[in-house]
Amino acid sequence: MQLYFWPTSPYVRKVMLVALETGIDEQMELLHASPSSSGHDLQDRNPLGKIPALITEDGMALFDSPVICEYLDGLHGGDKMFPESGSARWTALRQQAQADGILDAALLRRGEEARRDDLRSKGWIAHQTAAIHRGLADLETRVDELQEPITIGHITIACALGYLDFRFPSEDWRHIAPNLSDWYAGFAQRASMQATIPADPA
Ligand SMILES: N[C@@H](CCC(=O)N[C@@H](CS)C(=O)NCC(=O)O)C(=O)O
Repeated sequence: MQLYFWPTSPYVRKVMLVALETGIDEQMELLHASPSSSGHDLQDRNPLGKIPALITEDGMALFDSPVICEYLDGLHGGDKMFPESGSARWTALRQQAQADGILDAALLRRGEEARRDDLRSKGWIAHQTAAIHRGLADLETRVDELQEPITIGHITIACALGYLDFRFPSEDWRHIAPNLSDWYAGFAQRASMQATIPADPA
């Protein structure tokens, strides 16, 4: 399998964490492909031009991160990251959707902040920031759902929090969600998390 990969993408980090946690990481070849540059065929494999994209052993191209993560989860015989049914499944999928939504808002905010002064919308930035803060405040009320075994929900929440620390280091989300912060401090020590700490390429 081949994974279109970039080390700063939080959605790619989800995929890497699932692969590392389930022991299938060595089956994946990483194709470095910054979505903002050319010199790769990402758009031929994912018409949306986004990473992550996974090329399976039989040549199928899969995207986006929830689809890739669920596909990878079907390739191993250990504890599943996507619970099969019942409230455990819906809790994990809801957590994933909420943390993906926090990430989507954080990326939209960052994109807006990068625009020229005269084009930048303070209202749009405030709108996305409020969504991030509401998402965090809601997760804070649900920290008791973050028990083991870990699921795609834990993984995605950890990626979202890691991304906020990476891209907005001066804004402390921890005062909004102190109990979530305690959970994250422990989760961030996992070998998979340590192996995927985001960094801009030199
Ligand atoms: N919902 C998608 C989001 C993927 C995404 O937005 N990836 C970013 C990199 S972090 C990207 O490729 N952006 C390039 C673009 O939007 O053109 C997923 O979960 O995989």
